[in-house]
Amino acid sequence: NSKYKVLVVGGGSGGCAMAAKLSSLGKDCAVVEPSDMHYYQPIWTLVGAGVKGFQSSVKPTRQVLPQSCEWIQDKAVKFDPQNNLVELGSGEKVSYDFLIVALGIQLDYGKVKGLIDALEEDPAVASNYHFKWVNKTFPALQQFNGGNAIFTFPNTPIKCAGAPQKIMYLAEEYFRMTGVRDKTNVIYNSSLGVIFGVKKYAEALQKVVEKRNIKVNYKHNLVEVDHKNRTAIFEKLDDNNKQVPFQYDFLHATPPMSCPDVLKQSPLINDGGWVDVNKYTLQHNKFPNVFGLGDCTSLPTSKTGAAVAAQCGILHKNLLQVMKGDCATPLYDGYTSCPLITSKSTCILAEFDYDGKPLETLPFNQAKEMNLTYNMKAYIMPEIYWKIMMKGRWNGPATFRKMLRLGLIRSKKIEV
Ligand code: FAD
Ligand code: UQ1
Repeated sequence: NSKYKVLVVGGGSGGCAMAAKLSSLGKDCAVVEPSDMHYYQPIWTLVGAGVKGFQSSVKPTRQVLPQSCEWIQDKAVKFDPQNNLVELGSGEKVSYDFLIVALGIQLDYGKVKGLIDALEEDPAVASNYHFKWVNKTFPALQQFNGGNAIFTFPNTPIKCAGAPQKIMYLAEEYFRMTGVRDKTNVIYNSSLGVIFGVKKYAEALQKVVEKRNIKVNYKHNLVEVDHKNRTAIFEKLDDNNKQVPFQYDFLHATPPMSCPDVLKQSPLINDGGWVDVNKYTLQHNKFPNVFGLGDCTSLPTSKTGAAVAAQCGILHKNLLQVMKGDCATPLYDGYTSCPLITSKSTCILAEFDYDGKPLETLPFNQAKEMNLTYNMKAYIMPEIYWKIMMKGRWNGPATFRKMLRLGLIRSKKIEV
C-alpha cells in the first residue's frame, strides 16, 4: 500500500490544475483519476450547437496531468479520513498526509424516469452535459423541422447554471437560419423561479428571452420522458407537484446532479450532501488535513471552471501554509463566472462573488450582449484552460481585473 504527501482525488479541472501547482513535490503527489480522457466541458455548449468539433474538447489524461506526479488510474471507492486512507477500486488502500477532494458533480440521469432510454433511442433527445449525448445535439437540431423545442433545468444545484439556456439561444438562432423558426415554439422549462441567480444578469437575460420570443415556464421540473409518445412530463413545483405533459419535437435535458455517491457515503460531507469545507479557506471543517475543491464542495457559489480556477490559487497557498504548520489565511471571495452565450456571435459574461455582487474583469458593462466576450469564451478560454490552467498557472482573472481598474482610475475614466 502506497503513501503520498499529497493525494489528489479526481483529475478533472481542479485536480489536474492542483497537481500541476504541486509539481515540485514530484512523486510525493499522486492523482487518482479513472478516466483515460480529460474533457474541457465548457466547450460542449458550442459542440452541441455545431460550432466546434467534439475532438477539440478532449485530450488524453496522460498528456494533461503533469508528468511529475504519480497517476493512479483507478477510482476512489471509499474515504476513511479518520485514518488518512482512500480505498481504490482495485482494493488497494492509499494513505496521505494531505488530501484534496476534487471529484466533480455526479450526473443523475437515472433519476428522471425514461430519460436514459430516450437519450439512447430517440434522435430528438440530447444533453450537452454528457460526453456521449452532447454529440446528439447538433444532429437533432439539423433534423428538427418545427414544433416544440424544449430545454430543461432540473431541481438540484448543477454545474454551469447558464448552460441549459445557452444551448437554447444557439438553437433558436439556428432555427431562424434554417427557416423553421416560424413553426417552432422555443420553450424553457426551469425548476427555478428566475432566469438567473444574479439580478444584473437576470434582467439582461429577461430581455433576451422576450426579444427572441422564448416561452419560459418557471417551477417546471422534468420528471419523466416517454420517448415513444414524444412526451416530457414536468411537475409544477408551485402547484402541489401537479404533473403536466409537454409534447416535444426536440428535447435538451439537463439532468439532476448531486455530490458523487462515494462522497455521500463518507464522513466528508455536510447535512446538505456536499464536501464540508470552510467557504473562505477551502479547508475541511472536520479534517484539517483535507481540502475540497470545485463542484463536489459545499462552497455556496455557482459551480464553474472559472470558480475552480480562483479556488485553486487560494487552496494552493492555504495548503502550503497548513503543511508548514501554520493556519490557512488566504480567503476565497466566491468568484465565479458564467459566459452566457446568446448567439454564435454574442455573449453576456457574468462574473460575481458570494454575495451575487458583479466582479467584472472588463472595463465595460458585461451584462450587454457582446461579440468580444463571445470571442473570449470561444477562442481564448480554451487556450487559457489547456495551456495555462492545466499547467497550474491560472488563478482566474482577478489580477487583470485589478490592473484594468487601476489603469482606468489613473486615467480618471472611473471613480471608486
Ligand atoms: P471535473 O472537472 O468534472 O472533474 C472531476 C473528475 O473527478 C473527473 O475527471 C472524474 O473522472 C473524476 N472522478 C469522478 N469520480 C471519481 C472517483 N470515484 N474517483 C476518482 N476520480 C473520480 N465552467 C465555466 O467556467 N465556464 C463555462 O462556460 C462552463 N460551461 C459548461 C458547460 C457544460 C455543458 C458543462 C458540462 C460544464 C460547464 N462548465 C463551465 C463547468 C465546468 O466544466 C466544471 O465546473 C468544472 O469542470 C469543475 O471542475 P471539478 O474539478 O470540480 O470537476
Ligand atoms: C475562466 O477563468 C475560465 O477558466 C479557464 C473559464 O473557463 C472554464 C471561463 O469560462 C471564464 C469566463 C473564466 C473567467 C475569465 C475571464 C478572463 C473573464
